[in-house]
Amino acid sequence: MAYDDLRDWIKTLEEHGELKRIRAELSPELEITEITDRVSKSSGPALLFENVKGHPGHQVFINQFGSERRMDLALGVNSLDAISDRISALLNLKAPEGLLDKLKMLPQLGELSSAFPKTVPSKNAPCKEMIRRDHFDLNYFPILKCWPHDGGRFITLPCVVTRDPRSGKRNIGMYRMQVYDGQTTGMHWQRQKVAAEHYRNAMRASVAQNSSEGPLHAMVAAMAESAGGACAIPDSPIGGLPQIALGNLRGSRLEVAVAIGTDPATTFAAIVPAPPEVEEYLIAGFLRGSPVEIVQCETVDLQVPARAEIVLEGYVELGELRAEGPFGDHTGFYTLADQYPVFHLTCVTHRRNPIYAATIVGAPPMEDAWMGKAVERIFLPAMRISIPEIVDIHLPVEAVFHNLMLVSIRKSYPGHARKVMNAIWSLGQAMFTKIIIVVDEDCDVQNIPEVVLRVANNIDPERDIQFTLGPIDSLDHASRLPNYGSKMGIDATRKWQAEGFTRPWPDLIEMDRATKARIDALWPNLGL
Ligand SMILES: Cc1cc2nc3c(=O)[nH]c(=O)nc-3n(C[C@H](O)[C@H](O)[C@H](O)COP(=O)(O)O)c2cc1C
Ligand SMILES: [Mn+2]
Repeated sequence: MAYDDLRDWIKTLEEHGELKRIRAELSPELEITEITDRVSKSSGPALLFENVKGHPGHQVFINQFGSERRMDLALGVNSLDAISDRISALLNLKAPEGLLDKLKMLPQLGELSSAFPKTVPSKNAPCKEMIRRDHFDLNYFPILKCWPHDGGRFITLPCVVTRDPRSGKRNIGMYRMQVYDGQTTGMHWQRQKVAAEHYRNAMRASVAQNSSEGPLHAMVAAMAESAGGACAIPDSPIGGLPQIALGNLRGSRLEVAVAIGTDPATTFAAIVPAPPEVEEYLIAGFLRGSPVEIVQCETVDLQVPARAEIVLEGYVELGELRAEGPFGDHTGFYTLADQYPVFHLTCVTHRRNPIYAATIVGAPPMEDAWMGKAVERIFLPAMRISIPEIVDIHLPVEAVFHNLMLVSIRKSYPGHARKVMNAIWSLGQAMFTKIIIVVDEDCDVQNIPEVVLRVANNIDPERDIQFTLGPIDSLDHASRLPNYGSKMGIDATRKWQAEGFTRPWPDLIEMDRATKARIDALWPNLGL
């Protein structure tokens, strides 16, 4: 079942007793965070703040995904496994053999066709109820300052739309935006994310067009390759050179549109680590089981969800960077300031009385823990396409997403656990996984005590721990360099003779079934 838009979703949450309206006057600076943090930590409801200090008539909607039940509701399922099953069925499609097979495929083909977005005219797009080309000011919206040492106010739940200058494909990613002033924000797409690659592709295209100078060309290309979304590293080995080169790019732009407050499937699609070539509009349509309605922007050649509450249109100027942060992040620490592109607004459109949708991140568990859980469940079938021996995975919330992945596998050959680690480190955003623990299939990775027992008992640390180097999440504050550092894999599977283990391996202790059954029958009378 599909929600038309954010308002339809809010209505449903209210009907299910999953929404609380807060009428007390509260400041968008820190106070809304403190309340939301307490509510998140106690598995409380979604919140609609109706009386935001300094923003009469505006509402802040927060914690919409903050429980397993709401995440299920958001995606219209009873359990996230239902979505995994739908994806598995789709991925397992075999070429039909005969009419009956073809008929059986019809529902899945129907699912596929609902994935394609539907363009609507501006007059049918609620996000165009108010169109402000001039005299707009971001401070009109109740944007939150989340934590005491944050560098300012941040838009925390934006669906950022860009188009790849090479392929023409659109991407939606959720990248936070620091408000610098009424017309500009930061654009915190990390260098490994899809929009950062669009940005680099725009740079490459611009350099190819504008520069006939060999060395300059090479320099900018090297810079684009080496850096990325945030394209200059202060202590980069190419030192001051990029700054000279960047000057030549000024004037070239990558267009960007940002939708805030969309239907929940579309918001969720913006965080899904989909393959770069897959448009999130397709994912949202598939998840909703109904096409996303999109509309052409006013000042840029991009399309946005037509029923969004707020749309910001504009561009980033290639080569322009500015300090972004600090920001109290989902790691539980502040991420420090770093250089990121700047988003310039050219137009703001919004619904009448727009509802401002936001989230708060911080020490887990927060709302995003549940989004992460949904990603984990939904991506399992996709992971199994390339790594079919995976039985289950678990990313414990306390470890903050990709810092720790527990994986159970059907071990079939010597070194299999290490093969799986390497495969995970090469799989899209799973590249960020800092620690991977691999166990045998009979260990339930959702059961942390069981995993700890296996790891502590099954490893000879020097033999079973593997270190490797690779890309690291930009938010990691411990790696030796920003974005680059080490990872650890722990092979906690049973070791085989073929792996050089010649001692006998003991069985796990388990009671036999007959005894269990006898005691089960006696149990109610034992007074225990
Ligand atoms: C609340 C929230 C905030 C996020 N903020 C950022 C961010 O500021 N920068 C970033 O690169 N990724 C951020 N992410 C993660 C990305 O949304 C995620 O990696 C997504 O898959 C990126 O889309 P892409 O693969 O199309 O680039 C955030 C995720 C959530 C749930
Ligand atoms: Mn994407």
